[in-house]
Amino acid sequence: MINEKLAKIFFEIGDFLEMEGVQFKPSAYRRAAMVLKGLEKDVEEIYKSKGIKGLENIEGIGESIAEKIQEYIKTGKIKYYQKLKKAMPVKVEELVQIEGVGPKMVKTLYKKLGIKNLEDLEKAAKRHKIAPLFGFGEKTEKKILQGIEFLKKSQGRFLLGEILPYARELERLLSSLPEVDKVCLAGSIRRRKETIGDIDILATIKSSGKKREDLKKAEKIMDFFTNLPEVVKVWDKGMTKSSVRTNKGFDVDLRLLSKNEFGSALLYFTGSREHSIALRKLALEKGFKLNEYGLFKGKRIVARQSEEEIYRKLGISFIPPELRENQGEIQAGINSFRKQGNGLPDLIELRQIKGDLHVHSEWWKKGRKSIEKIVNRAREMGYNYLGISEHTKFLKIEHGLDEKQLLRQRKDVEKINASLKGTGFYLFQGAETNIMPDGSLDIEDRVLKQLDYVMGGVHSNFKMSKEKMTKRIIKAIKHPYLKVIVHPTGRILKQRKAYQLDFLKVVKAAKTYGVALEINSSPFRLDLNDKNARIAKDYGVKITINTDAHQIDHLRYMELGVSQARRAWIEKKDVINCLSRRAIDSFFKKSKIIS
Ligand code: DGT
Ligand code: CA
Ligand code: CA
Repeated sequence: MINEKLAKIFFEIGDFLEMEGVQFKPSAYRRAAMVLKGLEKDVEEIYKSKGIKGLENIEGIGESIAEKIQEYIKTGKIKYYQKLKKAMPVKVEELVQIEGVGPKMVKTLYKKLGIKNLEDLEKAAKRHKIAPLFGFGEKTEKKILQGIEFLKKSQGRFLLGEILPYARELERLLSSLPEVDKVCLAGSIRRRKETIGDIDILATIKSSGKKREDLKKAEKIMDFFTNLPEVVKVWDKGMTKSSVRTNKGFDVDLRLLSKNEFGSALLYFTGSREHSIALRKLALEKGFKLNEYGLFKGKRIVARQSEEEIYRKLGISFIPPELRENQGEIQAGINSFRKQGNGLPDLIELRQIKGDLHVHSEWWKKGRKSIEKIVNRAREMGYNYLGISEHTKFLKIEHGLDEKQLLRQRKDVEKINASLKGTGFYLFQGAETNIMPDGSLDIEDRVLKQLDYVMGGVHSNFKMSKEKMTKRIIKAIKHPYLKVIVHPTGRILKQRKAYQLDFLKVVKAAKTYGVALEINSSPFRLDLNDKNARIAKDYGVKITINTDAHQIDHLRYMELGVSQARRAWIEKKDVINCLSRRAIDSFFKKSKIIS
């Protein structure tokens, strides 16, 4: 897949052009980069089957960018990009990751201080060379140093959403080998953590029962693995374990096992470490010994072929991998096994989601057709409904709609629903309004009242005090028509911390006023995160899991949100977009008693 590589180049071109003060073009390149990142198909395949016209037909990719993609596919480079890079030899993509540092600032930093990369920047900030340049005094410097600190902490970890498709591809490739029997992801990726350190894969050999033949097979599998085209370094190659670095920057560990020990190895290598330690302790208390080779009583093997069996012998119901963080799941598993109260949750599943309520279209530019396209995809995905929810007027860069436009869109939504009659599918019209610094929404009530539902999110002034931000959001929660707070903490993974917030207060207000909190499934957000979502659930707050799709292919991110919901012990009954269309409509319509 060259999509990622091209996206990176286009982001950089956007930054270079912005440095030079070029108008409009930077956003065209960034948009193309976003589109490529979100694309399910490989652009190289699109180009091979449909030529340059096929590229131009992709939403958000115009003629000149299509030509550059073609150039890259044909020659492996883009001259225009190389020229820009030569003129400004800085690691712009590295520097702009820091919050508060933009391309223009990068240019000044380079011209005045010769800063080319993060290391230079950190040094300069520590020596107080930056403050005099921008006239903001020490505040800017402090912020830059904090930003660098934050980045360092998250470096070396990769987003679940970026790594999962690749891990599955590897799983598929390995499964297709004739020497391989079973393949299973383990480690944090099996537990679906929001970020992943490395990919762990376990596989079993199709054994013939003869040791020499099995060794040959193991060798073949490991040869295949360490010679994959994307492998750039082999850390370690053996018959039972190999470890490689891929050109995407992350490592993959592959472990080969015999069928007999598969369960105990899977349990061990799925972790988390904390879960394993607690299990081992419990095993000891019951007179067993548990390790990666099996569950033992003295020297006798009690269980090892499957995780289920090991849990059962320990008197625990099977614990889904997403829960294995030693956060009460072992006791819950014991309770379930004994059929007592406070057992394991009946975790939500992707197929239980009946519709996506946070979806953006290009209605502002392309009208009804752009919504119809999304509706078609949603129907293919098996949804019963969809909520279109555009940005609103304060958010100009996202083409936020004003009152008039929302009412015009309403007419289009009605038309689409008329054409959907008898299909069992329904289109809701919502909106993703902006929660202004004072807690008001940026659309008049008389219009909000006419929408099917109103959502609100913070898109500006992130730097308020904890007290003010909490007040701001609670005011929105009390708004008579608002029903959902989207991406409630505002964090961007590896980029921006959550804003300061008294989350518990927000949760309590949401409960009081019947407002749902979102688990935003965008791979860059996953907000609420697992911990906060569990708190919300524990307080009886309703959850909605949505993709925040800005292009059709993003609808597939739903599974990422669902996996975080599972990590938060969330069940179908907690989630409003598992409700039937009628039931969710009454959730939307329920009026608040405002005190
Ligand atoms: P990551 O890769 O940092 O996102 O997190 P994990 O959980 O995948 O950790 P990793 O890759 O270091 O190890 C994979 C699993 O192997 C881990 O979840 C549990 C198990 N494991 C590794 N080292 C230890 C250990 O020292 N003690 C125990 N109990 N388990 C371990
Ligand atoms: Ca791992
Ligand atoms: Ca590992």
